[in-house]
Amino acid sequence: MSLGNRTGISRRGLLGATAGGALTGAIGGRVALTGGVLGAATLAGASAVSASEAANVAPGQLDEYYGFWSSGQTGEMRILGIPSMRELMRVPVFNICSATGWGITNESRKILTEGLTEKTKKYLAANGLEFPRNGDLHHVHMSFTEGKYDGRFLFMNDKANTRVARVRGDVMKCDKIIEIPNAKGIHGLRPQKWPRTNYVFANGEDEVPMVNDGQILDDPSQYVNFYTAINADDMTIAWQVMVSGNLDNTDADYEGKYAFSTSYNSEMGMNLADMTSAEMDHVVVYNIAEIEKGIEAGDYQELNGVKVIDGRKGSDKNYTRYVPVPNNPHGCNMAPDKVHLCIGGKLSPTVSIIDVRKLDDVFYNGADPRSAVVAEPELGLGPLHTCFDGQGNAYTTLFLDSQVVKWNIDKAIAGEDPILSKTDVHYQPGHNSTAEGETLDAAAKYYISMNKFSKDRFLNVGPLKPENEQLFVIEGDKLTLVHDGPTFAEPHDSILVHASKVNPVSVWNRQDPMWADARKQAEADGVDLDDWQDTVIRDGDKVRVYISSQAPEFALQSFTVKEGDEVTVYVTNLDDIDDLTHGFTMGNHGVAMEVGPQATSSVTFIAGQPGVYWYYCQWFCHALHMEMRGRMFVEPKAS
Ligand code: K7E
Ligand code: CUA
Ligand code: CA
Repeated sequence: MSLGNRTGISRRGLLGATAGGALTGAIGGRVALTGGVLGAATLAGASAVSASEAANVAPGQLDEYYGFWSSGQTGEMRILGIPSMRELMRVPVFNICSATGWGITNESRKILTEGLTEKTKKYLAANGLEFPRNGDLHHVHMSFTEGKYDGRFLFMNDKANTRVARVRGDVMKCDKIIEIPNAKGIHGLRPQKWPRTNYVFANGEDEVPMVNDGQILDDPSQYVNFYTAINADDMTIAWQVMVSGNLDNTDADYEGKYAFSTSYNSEMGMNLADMTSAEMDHVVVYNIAEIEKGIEAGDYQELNGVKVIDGRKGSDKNYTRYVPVPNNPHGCNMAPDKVHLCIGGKLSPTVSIIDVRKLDDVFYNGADPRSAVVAEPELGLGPLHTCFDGQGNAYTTLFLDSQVVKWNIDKAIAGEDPILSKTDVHYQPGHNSTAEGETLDAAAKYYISMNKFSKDRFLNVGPLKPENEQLFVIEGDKLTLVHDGPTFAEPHDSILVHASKVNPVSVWNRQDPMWADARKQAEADGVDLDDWQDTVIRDGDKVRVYISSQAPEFALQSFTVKEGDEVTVYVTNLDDIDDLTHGFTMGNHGVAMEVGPQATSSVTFIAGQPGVYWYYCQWFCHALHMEMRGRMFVEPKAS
């Protein structure tokens, strides 16, 4: 989210094309005041107590919902318990993790490298890098079956390096990362909801020259943007659509017919002034069946190995339509009523409601695309994202007003005042979420406000402050604040999934594909990975060390290598008990990894200067955990 506290931008935007909107915003402000007073009364009253009781999860009790959290520029996915807001786990994805060895183990390095484009691999190799060191993970979404979460996978984007990743729901580990060719800056990401998640849709936010080879800079007419459909089951690229304007957020309908993207830069501007110059931008509507037919019929060009359909404005095909909406829209959220798509106005104080049933006429009967917009209620300043409660109500974050507005979709369409309540949040909310609010199981229970600024809410920790995430309990039109939770950089988005739909295992399956390569190598070396192993195999200047572990011991007390040898250590955890994780850290070699119960992990490194190096178990596993260690002896290179 780029619209910061820099009031200069927002004021200019508001005083410019949307001056009328700013006025309306002032009226919205009055409504807000009332909401604030009501809110205070609620807090003082008895129902606040019941709300916090409703959200209280006593020590030892389990949460009702899982929260899957993005972590922005930290690059990981986080798992929270809702309503306790306890952080349960961090799942490394686009980052490097010292605790789990993500980015250090051979298994994770393969996942981090195999999906990169040749161009990127070349760049990285020339700079002594194996994979991008950072990530910017904005959006986490679960796979769907018939409009509901199915627990199979979670998908997420990396805006910084144009990647999309998948996390397995059974073990909560990332198993695939792919870089998206052609596009730049994957931002919005959503799974197909119906009939199931066959595709994951991903928006390229940044425009690039159609052939981006260092020849074109200042000719925006040659810049394009790409919408990508990824095959969710094998994480390959199904197709791309070349579009006009840029792409910000995306969502899909509940029929499997259409997908949508907001575009704040229909101007194809290359700077802020140009990107905000037009009165209207647009929502791109993708016609999935027509695109599939077009691909089938060969109506595409192949660009860097991807089939690319031309869906730019002015195309006479039925691949896309462009629905005008006010300047610089942001959020793109499909309501669980299966009918209404809500577009956050950002610079406009409105949310544009698109009735997806009207899109057939837009595609096939020449109806004006704007006719699909059935209402545009004015809700307050800086509307960004909208979530739903399954009862016809929507909750929209108001970034500039630091509020959430609860409103009714049908009332807005009927031309009545749709605003049911406004509640202060602290401060400047971006995304929000309700319990399964982007699914057919949406519930009016909990409301998460993901606030970009915490300011004075916590003890001061220096110039860099945490963000603040707030949990509200929804009771009728009242939202009662029950929890403030500081978070480190910088979750954008979250989903709440009922605990009954998430069923990860506690112990790995020995046959898991995660260490298939290790298993293959062990077989070639005549080692049984499932048995007690203390085998050292020398293969030229490569040494393979197989060590099994069982609390509180490594099978191998010591092994000897030569300075400069390429050493691969395979550690198998033969304990099959819940929560008995071992680790392997090799002193002074930058090597550390987690080895879960019944898992095998491997790591490769170059043996350092001659001497004795201790390796140790780095996950506390036993009363004698400290003693769980052994020595690597590095002999001088024979001269
Ligand atoms: Cu609004 Cu990247 Cu979803 Cu952040 S985006 S807020
Ligand atoms: Cu094994 Cu600590
Ligand atoms: Ca614009």
